[in-house]
Amino acid sequence: MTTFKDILDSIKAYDTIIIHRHMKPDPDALGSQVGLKEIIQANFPQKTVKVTGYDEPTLDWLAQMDVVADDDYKGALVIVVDTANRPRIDDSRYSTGDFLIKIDHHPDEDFYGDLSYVDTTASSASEIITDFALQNQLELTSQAARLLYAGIIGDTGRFLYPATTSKTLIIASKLLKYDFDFAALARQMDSFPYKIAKLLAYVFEHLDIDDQGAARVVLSQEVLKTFELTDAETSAIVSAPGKIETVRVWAIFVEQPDGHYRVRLRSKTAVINEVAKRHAGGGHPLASGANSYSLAENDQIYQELQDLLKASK
Ligand SMILES: [Mn+2]
Repeated sequence: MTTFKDILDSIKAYDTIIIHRHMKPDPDALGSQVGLKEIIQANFPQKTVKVTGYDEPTLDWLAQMDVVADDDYKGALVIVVDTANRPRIDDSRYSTGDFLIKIDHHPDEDFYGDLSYVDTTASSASEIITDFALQNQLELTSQAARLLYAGIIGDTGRFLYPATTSKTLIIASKLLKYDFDFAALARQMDSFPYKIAKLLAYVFEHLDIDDQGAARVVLSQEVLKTFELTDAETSAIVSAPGKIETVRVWAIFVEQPDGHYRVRLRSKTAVINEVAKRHAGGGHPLASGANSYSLAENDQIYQELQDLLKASK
């Protein structure tokens, strides 16, 4: 079992550390990635610490990536945060360093790394990184605290989801002692562009809800074009169907440019990640992602959600 001390020892042993996270980053991916960079940089100023991956335009206000050369990986420590499966790691050069560490909170279905620290009881990777810093008595900067707090409130829906624990709140309360405007951060994360408001109206208008509480909506490429949205921007509306009292599980099918569908699955209580696994996906019990390659498969996924509710009744 890898400990925080093992991770710290590895960090101490390397001059260059490159931190990766998953593709299509959310606040937890960016918060844990760049928060860890800030912590290492503050405590070991002589080390070179870089973060890499695609710069997600909707989150560039939170954090930005560095330019990392292929040569930087020579003799480097690579740390991957918030990423359960190797194919989802942003920037495939993660395997070209000298030593690899995985730090994650998703179910550990793809064992990778020379060291692996996976805690599925943690709300977020940002909670783990904060815990790592506090337990090792590392200095936290206000900027690190802001990033890690953003990650925690991102993955817990501001402490709404069941992944929130007593420990999550203790760790969040420690982050709040640092000097950053948490109310402005929460407000920014809870607001959206006007075009998203229009998309919300579309989703509520077109949601198909059965009498068990299984709901679905399809966002075609045409709809995305009409609202001038990218796939990443649609993440802002994923939780919306759950606001409806009668909805218990829901699927949002987002058509991709290649014609296949990225499926966002959510549930209030029924466990849905087995459905995701059967359709080229996976994730958490109540929040998963899958992929569908036809309209028939879309129907099949919806049918499986309906069957799940019938079985759990
Ligand atoms: Mn996460």
